[in-house]
Amino acid sequence: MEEFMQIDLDTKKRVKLVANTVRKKILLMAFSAGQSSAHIGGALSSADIISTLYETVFKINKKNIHDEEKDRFILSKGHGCLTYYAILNHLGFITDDELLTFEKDGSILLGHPVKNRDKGIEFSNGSLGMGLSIGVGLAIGYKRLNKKNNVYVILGDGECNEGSVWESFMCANKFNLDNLFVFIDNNKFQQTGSNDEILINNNLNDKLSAFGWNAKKINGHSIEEIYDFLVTNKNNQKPNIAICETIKGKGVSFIENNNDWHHTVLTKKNYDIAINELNKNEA
Ligand SMILES: Cc1ncc(C[n+]2csc(CCOP(=O)(O)OP(=O)(O)O)c2C)c(N)n1
Repeated sequence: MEEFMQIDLDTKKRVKLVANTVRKKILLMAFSAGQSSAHIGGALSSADIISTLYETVFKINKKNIHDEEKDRFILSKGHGCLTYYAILNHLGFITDDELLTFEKDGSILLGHPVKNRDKGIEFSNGSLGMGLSIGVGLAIGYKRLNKKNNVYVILGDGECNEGSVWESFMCANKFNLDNLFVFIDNNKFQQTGSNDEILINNNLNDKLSAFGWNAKKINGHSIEEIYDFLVTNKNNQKPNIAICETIKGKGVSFIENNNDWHHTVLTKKNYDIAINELNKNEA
């Protein structure tokens, strides 16, 4: 029997505000990177997923970051690291000064995350297709040790073109990994075009159900639906996956669904327009 839990209104409001702050920080880092370019579209599309996760069930802070009993998070689509750095800045792991060093010489904040547990970054990533296998390995380990830790992973939909992702999809059910929660940021685009142009990978819900997962298609910008996915106990020992319908560039009108913003330079003029738009959500 499934046990449903609804998010309370105050938490929902708080998470929405945090997601807006995360989006503003993404833009600040992209702007500070100057001519280095930054992955903007795919960072904005995961902002609601990451904010809901970190503000509700995945509670980390400077005191518990080295605690072996705590849950683990893996950003498999490592190029979307601006979202990751933004939430870690919001939580006090990464300082405001460090945020402004993104992609600069000597910075700890590279274009893909490099493990730095003191800063809340527990896994290096960037070569697409690797993060879910790390997540499956961790989840198996926790089961074998009879530990209660959960493992959370965010995958890109383009990333799901990688064969290694499907090897992990195949074995998660065999090991009864109900401690594994995966989000696919299904924004329908990848680096050089739309999924339809490059490699169609539709019906992920049906495919993953057939692979033995608790698969659910959700709105990846709905705080309620993301929360519901995280807390609904299915009691069936299967791994959990949310196929999150998202918009690449979500939150900034001229970036939304425009794949020119996959990896590019953010000028001062565009930065100002975008921040202005996001500020209106807080008025
Ligand atoms: C193994 C590997 N091949 C290629 C790349 C280059 N690359 C960076 S982002 C990207 C597109 C990924 O698409 P998706 O996962 O849908 O990300 P999003 O559109 O959400 O940014 C590619 C191919 C990479 N990082 N790793």
